[in-house]
Parts: sequence; structure tokens; C-alpha cells
Amino acid sequence: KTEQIPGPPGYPLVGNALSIDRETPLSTWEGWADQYGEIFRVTLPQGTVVIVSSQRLVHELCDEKRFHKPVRGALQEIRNAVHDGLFTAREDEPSWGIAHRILMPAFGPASIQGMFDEMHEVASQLALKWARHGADADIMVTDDFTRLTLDTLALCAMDFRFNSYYHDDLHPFINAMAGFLTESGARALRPGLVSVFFREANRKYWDDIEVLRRTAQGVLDSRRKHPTGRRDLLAAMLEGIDPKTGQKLSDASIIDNLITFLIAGHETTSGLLSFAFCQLIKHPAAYRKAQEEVDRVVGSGPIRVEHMKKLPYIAAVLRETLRLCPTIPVIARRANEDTVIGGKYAVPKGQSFLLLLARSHVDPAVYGESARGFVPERMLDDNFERLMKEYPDCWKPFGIGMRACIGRPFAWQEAMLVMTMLLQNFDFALSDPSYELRYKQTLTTKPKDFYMRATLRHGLT
Ligand code: MNH
Repeated sequence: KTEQIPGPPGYPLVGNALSIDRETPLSTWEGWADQYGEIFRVTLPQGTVVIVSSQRLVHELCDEKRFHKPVRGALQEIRNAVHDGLFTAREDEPSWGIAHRILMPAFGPASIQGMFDEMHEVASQLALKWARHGADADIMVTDDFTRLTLDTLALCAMDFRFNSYYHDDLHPFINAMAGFLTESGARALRPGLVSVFFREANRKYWDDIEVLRRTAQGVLDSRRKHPTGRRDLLAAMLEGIDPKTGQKLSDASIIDNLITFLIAGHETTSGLLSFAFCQLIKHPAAYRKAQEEVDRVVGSGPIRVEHMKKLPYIAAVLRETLRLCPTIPVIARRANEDTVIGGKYAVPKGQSFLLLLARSHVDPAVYGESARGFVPERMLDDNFERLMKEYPDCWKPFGIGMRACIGRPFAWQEAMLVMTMLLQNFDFALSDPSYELRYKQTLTTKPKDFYMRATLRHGLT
């Protein structure tokens, strides 16, 4: 016996599309999750989507034998700029496997540790800026972390300097990217018939794509003009040979993947760092513990790569931040075959799903009464391992199986280093003490209108 999946009533042709909040679709999904529970169905122009928000159902949908990552909706639109690059390739496109096998070695432990000094250099530029601006300056947190993560990714992976701290405006790449991502999301919700009326939006969309491609071409040209012996990600793209097919990446594919990494490699980490400081400032006990750990382990000397494994509380703060504020708050899945989910809901082959991490990460069945509280202790190594064993897939901020995040070790080292350096050197407070966390959503989320002030604790180390 199977049951009908509940969901909000829709209108002819557009279904539920008009009910979705343009600025933060996430808030619409969450509202419906409150109303309809752990599973509900919505109708969008491109078809029905089933949205699940409990650990139990998320776990079921993580099964790689029954479900895969679909490339449709916003991802399909993103292909307008990056085609079959690593993030947006379909499972049946050989380009995914080729790029994955060529690029994986660049994210091995030795390779990531080798990037520590360059990560440190960019982080120091941020610390220097905040020290110079002084204790009365309001820091636009997400913008400064975006400068940091973009510069870090481009320097470590491509030996390319955006030098974002030497410019008042963010690099044109960042504005073009934000416009492109938001519009890709909006286009996905627009019925095909209607989109021809969006002439101005369409023109800006393709202009933004042109900026992204020109920037990536600049990075590629610059490497070709000044060859180096560096073994970085760009070198892997240029010289790497796929062990399975013997193929190399074409120039077009290198451009696609450079843009992919410039986008995927900085947005999410910038959001993570912004949320982490927001959470720490709002939770003074956790903040004190984090700072004490840094003082005890690193002291006032320089931060070294060996320290990164000796800061369990900082790691727990980052994990807990990604639990409550996953910077990619929804993940798409699709059924390989006709199947039944949750033991009672029949769905056809090809059925689309969204996993609402923003909800499954606060499932009370897993996290109990404090599910919505910020409690880094539950994410200390032993507790974290126990949770993940008892409730598999209860924490999924880096995605699923073979399509999970390739940049996770990179992001982790960068975020650990930046947290450590900033806690070591500054005391932070909200610019507006009454600030309450709000979300700004493009394809990823960040805290909206979050400003803080930084007071030097001693001389800069
Ligand atoms: Mn990352 C895929 C989250 C940092 C490069 N990343 C994913 C996915 C999630 C994700 C979730 C899977 C999306 C999907 O199912 O469609 N990524 C993060 C988070 C951070 C992050 C939360 C930081 C915090 N990612 C990074 C960094 C890089 C990177 C840093 C590059 C250096 N991510 C990628 C790429 C993919 C990806 C590339 C696509 C991998 C694939 O499909 O094979």
C-alpha cells in the first residue's frame, strides 16, 4: 500500500513557482517543511520535486545505488557558463570522470599542506587590513572573507593574484559571479514561455558570463606566458593525463574548470567563515573556549601547518557552524528507477528530490532538544564520529558520495587557519549588538548585513 506525498496546492502551468520567495527560496522550503513535514511535493515549471528534511529520509536518498546527482534547474542554467565542468557535468558525460581523475591528486594531503604558506600570506593581508582600520571600523564581514577566499583559491590553485585587498571594489569577477548565480536560480523557476520577456535580465546574464570567461582566460594566458614548475591545480589541468582514458583536458574544458573552481572554491568557504564568527560572537562561552584553545596551542608565535591538527575545538566550531548554517543548504537527487521511499511513497524513475540540509541538520531525532542550539562540544572528534555512525548522513554539508566536494581538505585547512589567526590577534564584537542572523541566498547562503568590529589583542603576530 502506498500513499500520496502531501504538498501545497498549485496553479495551472506554473504550479507552485509563484509562491517561491525570489530572494530566499530556502525560506519557502522551510515554511512548507513546517507545514507538511519531513516529505512534501511541489510543482515547478520543469516538473515535480519532492523535498525531504529528516535525517532518516536524507540517509535513504544518499544511497548511490538508487539515486544520483541530477543536472537540472539552476545547475542546468549554470552550464550556460561552465558546460560539463566538474561541478555541472552529468553522470553520463565522460568529462566528469576524466576531470575527477586528473584533479583529485591536487587535493591530496601533501598537496594541501604545501599550500599552507600561501594561505597564510593571504590571511595575513586580511589581518593587516583589520588591524589598520582599527577598533571603530565596521567590517563588512562577508565581503572581506570573500576577498580572502577568492584570493586564496586563485593564488594556491593557479598562482594568480586578484590582490583584492588592494582594491576598494570587489573584483568584477565577484559581481559577475553573484549576478550569474542569482539569475541562474531565477531562470530555473521561470517557465520557458515567460523568459523571453526578460530581455534586460538576459542581456546582463550573458554579459556576466563573458566576464567570468574572460577572467579565466586571463588566468590561463598568464600561466602560458610565464611557465613555472609549480605543481598546482592549474598545472594538473594543463599537463594531467587521465590514467583511465589517456586523455588530457582541452582548452575549453580548462576554462570551464577554472571558472568552476574560482566559483566553487571561494563562495562556500567565505560563507562558512562569516557564519562561524557570527555564531561565536553570539555564543560567548564557545567563543572563550575557542580563543583559549588558540592561546594554549599556538600562543603568540607564528601559526604553523602542524597546529592545524591540534585544534579540536576550532574544528568542532566549524562543523557545528556547517550543521546549523550549511552554505549549500539544499542538495538535488534523482531516482535511478521506480522506487518507494520512506517505506510508503511510490515515485517514478527520474523523480527529482531536494534534500533540505538546513532542516535535516537540525532533526530532533538526531540532535535532541538542543538541535537548534549552537553546541560545538557535540562535534568534538569522538562525539562527531559516534553521531555519524549512529545516524549516518546526519551531517552532509560537503555533499554525497562520488559527487561530494573535491575541495573539502582545501576549505578545511583554509578555514582552520583563518579562524586561528583571527582569534589569536583580535577580539570581535557585533557592530550592532542587536543584530540577529539573517540569510542572503544566491546559490549558497551567507549572513545578511553582518558587520563586526575588531580590536587588536596585542601587536599583530
Ligand atoms: Mn565544494 C561540490 C560544499 C569548498 C570545489 N561542494 C560540492 C558539493 C557541496 C560542496 C555540497 C556537492 C554539490 C552537489 O551535490 O551538487 N564546498 C562545499 C562547502 C565548502 C566547499 C560547504 C566550504 C566550506 N568546494 C570547496 C572548495 C573547492 C570546492 C574550497 C575548491 C577548491 N565542490 C568543489 C567542486 C565540486 C564541489 C569542484 C564538484 C565536485 C564533483 O561534482 O565532482
